[in-house]
Amino acid sequence: MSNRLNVVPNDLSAFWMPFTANRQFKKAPRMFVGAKDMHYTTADGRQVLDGTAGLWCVNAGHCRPKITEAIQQQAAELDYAPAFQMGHPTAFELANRLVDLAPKGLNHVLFTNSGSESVETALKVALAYHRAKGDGSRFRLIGRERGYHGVNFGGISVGGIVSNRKMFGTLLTGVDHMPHTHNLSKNAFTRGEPEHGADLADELERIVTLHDASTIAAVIVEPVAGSTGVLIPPKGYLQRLREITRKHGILLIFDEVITGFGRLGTPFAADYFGVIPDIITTAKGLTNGVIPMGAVLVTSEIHDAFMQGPEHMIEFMHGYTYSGNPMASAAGLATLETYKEEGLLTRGAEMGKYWEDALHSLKGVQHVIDVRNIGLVGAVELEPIAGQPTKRAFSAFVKAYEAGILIRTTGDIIAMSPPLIVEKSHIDTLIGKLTEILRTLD
Ligand code: PXG
Ligand code: PLP
Repeated sequence: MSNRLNVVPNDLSAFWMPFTANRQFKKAPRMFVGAKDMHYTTADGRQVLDGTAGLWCVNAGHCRPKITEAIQQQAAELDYAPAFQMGHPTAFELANRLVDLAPKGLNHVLFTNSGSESVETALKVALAYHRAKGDGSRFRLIGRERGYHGVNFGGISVGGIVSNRKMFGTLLTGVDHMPHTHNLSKNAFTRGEPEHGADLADELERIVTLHDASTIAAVIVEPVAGSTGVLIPPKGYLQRLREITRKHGILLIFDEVITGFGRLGTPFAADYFGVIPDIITTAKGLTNGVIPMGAVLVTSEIHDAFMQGPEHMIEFMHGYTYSGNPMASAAGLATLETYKEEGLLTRGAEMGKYWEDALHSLKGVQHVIDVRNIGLVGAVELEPIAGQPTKRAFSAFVKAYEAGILIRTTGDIIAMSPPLIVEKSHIDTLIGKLTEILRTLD
């Protein structure tokens, strides 16, 4: 095994890398060859502190023994079982454990292989649910500006990132968007939920008035928008969305691909905000990022609406070859056990204050125009270089990697979300190095 660690191919051209500046990367590759707990090992043998839990997914830290062993054992015991019309016990067990963990009422689980697939699945469940109830005129889906719901066609349609949409022609029709809630002029340097902006939820009422509630199937939002730079909902905003959707018979979908599994210091963001949606999409932290897997949690009301007609008939025409894949299910179960044994799903609440204080020490450092945080998530927004958006943050990212810390940048925003096993000393290192880097940036 270890002899693989130092073997780095010298031809990088074949792999067209995802969401990567390919030409820049291939000129100066940043290659990880190993990882343990809070650190990666680079191809040149350096340790890099993981400030982002991979891509927001390695919540229990890297190469955790229980998860590794569960995968090894499952691979040797039952490698694959057909997902359609056949079953295997591990997937059922994982679904039960997820329901135990989920907010009350979300009692059924559909498995997928990624966050993007969870989103497609959730949107299709929402549309089909209304039809199953004889309410097929509800065809519209409402998303939000600056929302990220993965990269498949449904997800980019309800998503609100122009650069992810504009190249791809006609997206889903019947989609509308609410405004985002990010407002630096009113909420800069807020700790936790901002004071201003709950009234933006009333924009949903405007959309309902425009189209009529009888045409709207679902509203999908990230409780905290992650990818577009950690946009934290204003106090009362999500509660208001819940009231409006409930009043109009519209399903509320929380996309918890990032916020699920302890990121905010509660199992789900729904718990943090005390707002229970009709559908929750998850992925990432479900298997600690180790094996691709997603899950969509739905209420009994939704599930039961499908359970009609002749019993030999398939109730929902949807699913993936790898839905509930044995190894992913085993990884999921071992991940949930690790979270439970180590109290990781609530650790963000214990560490949150230290994290918050450390982050907000960046106020006043050059270029920093906002710092915001919730649970174990934080963002530092930088003043863009005039005429060269994203350049300043990207150079912070490269310098951070060279200095031994992994951060994420989106636009001119630095986002951080360490594994939930993070200790105070790691936070000190991460923020200490970041401070030095920001001080040296052009
Ligand atoms: N919904 C949300 C809310 C997400 O954050 C997806 C769906 C799609 O998941 P998949 O597994 O298909 O990638 C995501 C994914 C980043 C970053 O750096 C964020 C994501 C993925 C990769 C990078 O912000 N979010
Ligand atoms: N494309 C082809 C030709 C297929 O046969 C299948 C599945 O059988 C798919 C796509 C979908 O693959 P998956 O179920 O892994 O999403």
